[in-house]
Amino acid sequence: MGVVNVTPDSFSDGGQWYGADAAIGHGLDLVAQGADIVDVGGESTRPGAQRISPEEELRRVGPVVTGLVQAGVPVSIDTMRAEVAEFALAAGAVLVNDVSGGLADPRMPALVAAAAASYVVMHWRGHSHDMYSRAVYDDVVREVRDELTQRVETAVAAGVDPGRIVVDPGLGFGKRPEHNWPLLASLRTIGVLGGRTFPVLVGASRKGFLGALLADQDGTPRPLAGREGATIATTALAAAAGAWCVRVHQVPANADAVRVAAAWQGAAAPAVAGRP
Ligand code: PMM
Repeated sequence: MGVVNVTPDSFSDGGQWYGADAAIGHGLDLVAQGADIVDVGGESTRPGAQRISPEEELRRVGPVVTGLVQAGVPVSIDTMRAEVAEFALAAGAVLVNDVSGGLADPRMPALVAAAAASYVVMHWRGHSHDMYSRAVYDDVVREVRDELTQRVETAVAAGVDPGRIVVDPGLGFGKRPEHNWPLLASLRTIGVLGGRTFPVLVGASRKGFLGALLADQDGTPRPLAGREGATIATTALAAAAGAWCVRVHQVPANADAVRVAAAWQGAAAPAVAGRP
């Protein structure tokens, strides 16, 4: 999944694709580079971000979604608002990527159900302006799985086909670096919820926990431009751990990493019953 942030202030690429023509061109480039789907978002969720109006969000993403769909691109709409998702689905988007998992706008699951669209349900505890106040966990993996289970049950109760649900641990959303690593280490099982196994989406690209990992000796986080290598390594490991999708800003090397993981796993000897 390649990212097109149509925002002036996203933490990783804010302002770069703010105009509709630039954003559409970038989406087409991502597909040419190997993205299977393009995720279009108009509202920044970087830590501390304030919300924009629904009208402004629609103004930003509307022409981009329409332009990419018309060009034949499979489009995902990254929004927490039902009215924005409704526009995008009517325009031909195939997937709703709701970072709030249905919490921000309770109308979202029913809308997704009515459109028979695919639905990314991400783990989230609240809006970005104060998300770190909620980054309190006793057992982050158990709590994220429990809360995702609740979100999935709500979506299914609203009529969403469980076969169209994708879950996402929500790296960096109300999570500090020490919370993100155990979630990545549990990718193989994070999608096993309430007796069902859901595909898993991972959004690690350029995030702060990678910058913190690669901090210099005085503790200054590695700047965004220096996080691609760590992003690609995370992609390879996530793909090897069975992730369905990785959401990334730069496609070529991440697409290569997914291919490496697939070849590696495809060549693995089948397990012999009774042996490790
Ligand atoms: N991260 C961001 C935005 N949307 N969607 C999903 N499903 N998962 C994520 O981890 C996620 C997301 C924030 O990153 P950006 O501002 O660089 O796009």
